[in-house]
Parts: sequence; C-alpha cells; structure tokens
Amino acid sequence: MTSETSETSASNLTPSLDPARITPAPEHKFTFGLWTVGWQGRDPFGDATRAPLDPVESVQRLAELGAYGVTFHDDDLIPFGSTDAERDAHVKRFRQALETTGLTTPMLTTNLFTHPVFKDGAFTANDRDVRRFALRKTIRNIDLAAELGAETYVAWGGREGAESGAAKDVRVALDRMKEAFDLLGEYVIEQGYDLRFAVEPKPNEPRGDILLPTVGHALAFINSLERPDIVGVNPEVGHEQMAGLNFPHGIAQALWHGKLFHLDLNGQTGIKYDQDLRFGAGDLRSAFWLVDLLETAGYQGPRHFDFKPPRTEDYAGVWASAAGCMRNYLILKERAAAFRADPEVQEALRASRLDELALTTRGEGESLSEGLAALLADRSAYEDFDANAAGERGMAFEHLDQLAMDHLLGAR
Ligand SMILES: [Mn+2]
Repeated sequence: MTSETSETSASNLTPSLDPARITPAPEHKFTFGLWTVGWQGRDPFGDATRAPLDPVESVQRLAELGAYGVTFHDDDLIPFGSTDAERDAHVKRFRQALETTGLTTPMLTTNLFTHPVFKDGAFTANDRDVRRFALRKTIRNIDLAAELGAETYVAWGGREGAESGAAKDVRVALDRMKEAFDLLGEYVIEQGYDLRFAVEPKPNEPRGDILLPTVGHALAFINSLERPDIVGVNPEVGHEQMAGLNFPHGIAQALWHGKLFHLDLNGQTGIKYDQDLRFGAGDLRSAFWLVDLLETAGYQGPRHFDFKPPRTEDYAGVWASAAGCMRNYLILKERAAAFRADPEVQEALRASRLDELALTTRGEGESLSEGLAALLADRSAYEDFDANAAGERGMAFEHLDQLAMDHLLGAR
C-alpha cells in the first residue's frame, strides 16, 4: 500500500472534527469543583504529591481553559475553624476572581465528612449534638450559596452509614435524614432563596455502606419529604458504576421523574474503589450514551466535573486532565450527534422498532377504562396472537449497536 492510499483510506475512515466545536467555551456550561483540580493527591496509602492550590488560581486557570463555573464545599474556600474576619477575607478575594473572570458558581455543597466530628455521619450521626452542628454548618453555607447566586445545593452524605449491623438503626437514621432535609427545605423557603437541593448517592467509601446508596434509593427517599418539589438528585458516574449499575439508565430515570437537578461527570472502570478519573476515561461506551442522552433530552444544567487528577501528576498534568474532561465531552457530543444524524442509523432505529416503543400500548386517545375494555375485547391481543411467530422476529439491535461503535470509534 502506498502512503497516498493509506492517507486516503484514513481520511475516509476518520471524519475530522471541527476544532472550534471541540474547544470548550462558557456556553457549554462546564463547571469544576474546587476540590477536583485542588486535590493534593493524598490517599489512604500516601501523602500529598502536590502543593495546596489557591482557589483564586483555580478560578483563573479554569476560566482560561473555557469553563463556565466553579463549585465548592464550604471548607474548600474557608478552612474549617476560620474566624468571621478570615471568612470574609476568603470570600472577598474569591468574589473578586469571579468578577474578573466572569466565572459563575451554580452549585455549592457542605463538607460534612473531613473533620473527626463527622466520623459517624452528620445528619444521621448517633450523637444529636453532631446532627445539630451539621445542620448549622450547612445553613451557614446555604446563605453563601444564595449570596453567590447558586441554583443548586448538593448534599453528599459520605459519612452517613455504618461498617457493622447494630451500629446504625437504618430506619431511625432515615427518620433523622428526612428531618434534616425538611429543616433545610424550611430554611430555604423561609428565606425566600431560589435554591434547590440535590442528593448525591454513593454505595460505599468512606463508610462501609452509605445510606441512600443509589439513584433509585434517593428518588424513593425524596418522595417522603415535606417539600419533595425542591429536592432532586446529583448522580455521579463513578458512584453508580461502583454499584455495577448502568449510569445512563439511572440518569434517564432521574430525567423521567423530573429530578435531574445536577450531575457529577467523571470516569470509572468497573466495580472497585471510587476512581474519579477524568470524564471519558473508564467506561467510554457508557460516556458516549450519557452524552447522547443529555444532549438529546434537553438537559439544561451545568456539565459538572467531579474528578481527581491522578496523584502522579504535577500541576501541568492537573490542567491537562481538566482540559481533557471538557474535550472528551465535546468529542462525544459530536460523535453522538453524527450517530443520530446518520440516515443508516435512522433506518436501523426503525428496523429495531424504536418508533413502535413510542406508541402507547393502549389505543390512541383511549382513557384507561376504555383502553382496558378494548384490550380485554381484542382477540388479536391474546386468543389469536401468534406468540411463536412474534418470538421469531429479530430485533436487529446488533447492527444498530455496531453503527454506534463505528461512530464512537470514528470509523463512520
Ligand atoms: Mn467520586
């Protein structure tokens, strides 16, 4: 093969992406936690590998990379135990950086897991004084969230759980969890804040088992609250995958319930510790279907990255990792759009009868009682139905999925 033919076939196989379309810009609504790029690489087995990062520098660097906003736990900006004067100084410097760069703060959250006081949890700690302290700490940061114009307040209960059976009465702990969200909801309503809560599920780590371990558990819990309308979920890619679950399916159900208030994008390779890889690393097929879903379902919220640049990296590697999160999202967005626009894919979707899934199972325009009566009277639905013939119909899903693979791999 000559080099000329090899170049020709390569360009036929690889549709080039317009560099402008995969360059991050504020309109893409990419946001990063201060604790992500600011993670110093301290893990259970090793010390920090990076020096502390000034939140103001994070704001400046992320703005240069094309981000839309930053998010943070109270303690990421204001070290635990700061005096009021120190707190004001930290907030003032940070606000100046936001104003200079134009970065937004769409989400804030509370650190209820680092300080030893939270070793048995916060909202569900067995100790009542710890629960009351956790609520006051949260309320104080909710005030800051409202001041900074955040729309979402995330609650990740990393320490709400147990390592042993008798240590936590889960039903009673859930009473306390409900009480916490009801009190916080009451506070937000009384203050007139335009702020909604998003519960972040995780199955384990740091606790042996964490309460509200998956999106499904959290959705069910929200229904029991006094103000379920102001509480949704903040699912994280890696957290659901740690439980072996299909993340795009969980997101689709959260969207179906109108509860996808926020989300945490990162990468994870299977059921193991919480890896927090950059978005797109880990399960790439899952990432492709996630981006396809978010972009076609009309999700309007921030594309928020909650990842950890590996501790092998210096700060050049940290910024490369952050840029990679956004670049991978935009590449997958292009690939997913090309998949949806491909006439052969549209034909394959019809062959797999996705259009038929969209038809109601009862007759069009029939009420439930009319539909039920018609179903019971319909001999073709049962008495005359040929189940064996229907069982022989192929679904053509493999061809459809290969088309998706071709687009994902840049072969179409
Ligand atoms: Mn994580």
